[in-house]
Amino acid sequence: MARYELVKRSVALITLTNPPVNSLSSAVRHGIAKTMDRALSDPKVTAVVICGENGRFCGGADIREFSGPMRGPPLLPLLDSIEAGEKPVVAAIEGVALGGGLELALVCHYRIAHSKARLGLPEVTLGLLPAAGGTQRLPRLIGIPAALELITTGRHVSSQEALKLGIVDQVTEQNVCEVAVEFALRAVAKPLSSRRLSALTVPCPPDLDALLEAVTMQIQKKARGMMAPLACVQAVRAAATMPYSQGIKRESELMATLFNSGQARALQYCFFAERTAGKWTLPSGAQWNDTKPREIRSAAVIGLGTMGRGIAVSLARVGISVIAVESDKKLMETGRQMVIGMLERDAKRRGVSASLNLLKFTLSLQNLKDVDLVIEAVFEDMALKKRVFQELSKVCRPTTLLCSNTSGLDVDALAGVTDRPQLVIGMHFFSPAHVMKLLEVVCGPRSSSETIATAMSLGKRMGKVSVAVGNCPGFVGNRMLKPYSDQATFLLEEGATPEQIDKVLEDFGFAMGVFRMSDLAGLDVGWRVRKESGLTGPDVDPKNPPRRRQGRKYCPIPDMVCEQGRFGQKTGRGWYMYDKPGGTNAKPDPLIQNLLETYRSRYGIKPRNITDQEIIERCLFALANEGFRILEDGIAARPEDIDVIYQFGYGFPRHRGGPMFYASMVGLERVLERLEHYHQAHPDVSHLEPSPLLKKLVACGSPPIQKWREHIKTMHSHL
Ligand code: 3H9
Repeated sequence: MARYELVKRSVALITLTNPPVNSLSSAVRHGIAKTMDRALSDPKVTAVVICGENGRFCGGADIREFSGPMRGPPLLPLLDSIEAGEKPVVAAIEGVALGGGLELALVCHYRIAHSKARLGLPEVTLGLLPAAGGTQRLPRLIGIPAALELITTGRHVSSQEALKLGIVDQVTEQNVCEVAVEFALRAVAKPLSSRRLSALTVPCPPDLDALLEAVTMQIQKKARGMMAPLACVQAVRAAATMPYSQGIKRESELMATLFNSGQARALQYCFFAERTAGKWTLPSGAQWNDTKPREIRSAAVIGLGTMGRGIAVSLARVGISVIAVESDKKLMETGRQMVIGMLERDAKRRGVSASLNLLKFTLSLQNLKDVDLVIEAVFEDMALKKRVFQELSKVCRPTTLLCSNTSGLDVDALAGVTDRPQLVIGMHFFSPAHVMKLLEVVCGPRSSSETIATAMSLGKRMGKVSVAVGNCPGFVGNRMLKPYSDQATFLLEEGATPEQIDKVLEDFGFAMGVFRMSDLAGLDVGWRVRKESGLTGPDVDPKNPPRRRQGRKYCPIPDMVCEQGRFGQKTGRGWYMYDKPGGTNAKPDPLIQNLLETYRSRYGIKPRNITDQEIIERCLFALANEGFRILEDGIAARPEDIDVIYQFGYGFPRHRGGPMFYASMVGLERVLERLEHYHQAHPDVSHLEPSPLLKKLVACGSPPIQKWREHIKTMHSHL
């Protein structure tokens, strides 16, 4: 786990060997302790170099070990002893030095980094803080403001930035180990006292309190409800105001509080869930690691609306040539200007040149003969999409993949109108598509494993978190959204206000409450869908009771809001009022209050006081309940996939893990009991009826979320 070699007759080269990222597992810590002892006690050795195998220095503590009992030598005393040693130690940093990996480098007396290396203290993203001395040593090395920024955000820096900040002593493009060995030989004669960071005094800014206050306020605004960034501020305050020995004690106390928190568990779950999500398996046995994706060099995007423009940018910026198709010259020109502008701004931000030469614009599908893949992003209308797919089937060569950016329509029905159903798949991007990281890859029953592999790999290439899901109305994300937003509107009927519900959800940690989110997305979209499905509008039988549709409870308030021309932010009015059309400053609107009061008195509903707890339970347990149904229907393979979709596509707070993880933390028994309670009170709301899978899990003793799969396996899979 740590290899020992003597090089140049006097330098001990210690190589961490724990692939893939050389994390500091108990075996690696043992290895470091043993090899360091050997180096320090061998009189032939005058200096030590520490590096990592396979081009990676170290990815930090082994996160998998956090869920079990602590074994092996603790990291902090081990690191302190390296720093205290009397022989110079040089860190040779290649690939990554993250978390405990950077803390290890900070106790080395010198640090040499390869030009492509990345360094950082990302513990905060796992709900923790750098508790192996990182919060105390980094401020001593680079000063309070810079250390505070890196520790509270977890941002990775390039080796060039690390050099500017003073984190590393040298950056090289050569073999970093060889450079470090030469460096170590030169360091032998030099005194070490000034190289021991724990012995340095912290350069403390005169306005320390104001600085810490400003950062705290920024965190409270941005990282709503998260404990770890605030604990990081307290640890850095300790570095600024206490001697090292006391500061380190404070660091450990703060870590102990965080370590046992639900937030740390949730964030560590998210870390692994995100990595699990790309690993799809089909009932046929084909899976992510045995199916080769096709190489995509050219693509077409059909429709240059908001989604099409974002998709075209996402493709072009990773070097794929794009033919963008519009139906009308004016729309094409507008689209062209917008795509070019977006691509130029994106390139400027990333400090690269915009790949405008990869873009072509056309009015004719005939120009798509030779592309490798097409992404259709026309209006959400099945008849229109079918026409496009029929046409594509005639025009494109037989091997071209045909993808639809539908947000919920039947992908198999689209496949059915083509001559190549096995090459048809859904690629559901989220708006704005060049910014949002989520991609739902919707596998129809006839999509081939190669098609799935290609869409997943293309998503990865575009920097997306891609999740393979099955084909059903709304897929995973939008299907679950319905019970969640239905509960919110039912609560309006019963006495709540949009701002009350949004506040509760935002305090829970959502980026936006359900009503503010609908205003942003545009209320007319859902209204049109409801009209098309006969839930509202002239097709509804006038004899139909007003608050029931298609045999279920129905709340017409969203339709009434739209009937007043209130389509959300874009019209300056929606569930809220805004300063102007397109404004973002949402204010409660007395007209909505009036509308709700009139509605309630018309239907004889006596408004009642609704508690925050009821809002959370009704909205979030209904959301998770639909998640359980999605799992039993085989539309998502694992709860992790659902949670990743909700974090990256719907603003679910990451420190709560996602709707399924949240349900597991609340306790499945409690979720079941509350759903039963609410379903009894609202027997006509089927979304509140506990799903069979939830009942089954509770009957099996509520296993931890990682074990749910064993109970789902027996059910049908659409993937
Ligand atoms: C810490 O250090 C606490 C200390 O301050 C104090 C202690 C007292 N542990 O991401 P990838 C796995 S907290 C265990 O796909 P990439 C990962 O799950 C730690 N496993 O590769 C995956 O497994 P699988 C602070 C880890 O090239 C495989 O490695 N450190 C760890 O895209 C490949 O990962 C961090 O927060 C780990 N530390 O990215 C760094 N890291 O193949 C966390 C990775 O089974 N890691 N794995 O799915 C990362 O950010 C990225 O993995 C890294 C590589 C940038 C290193």
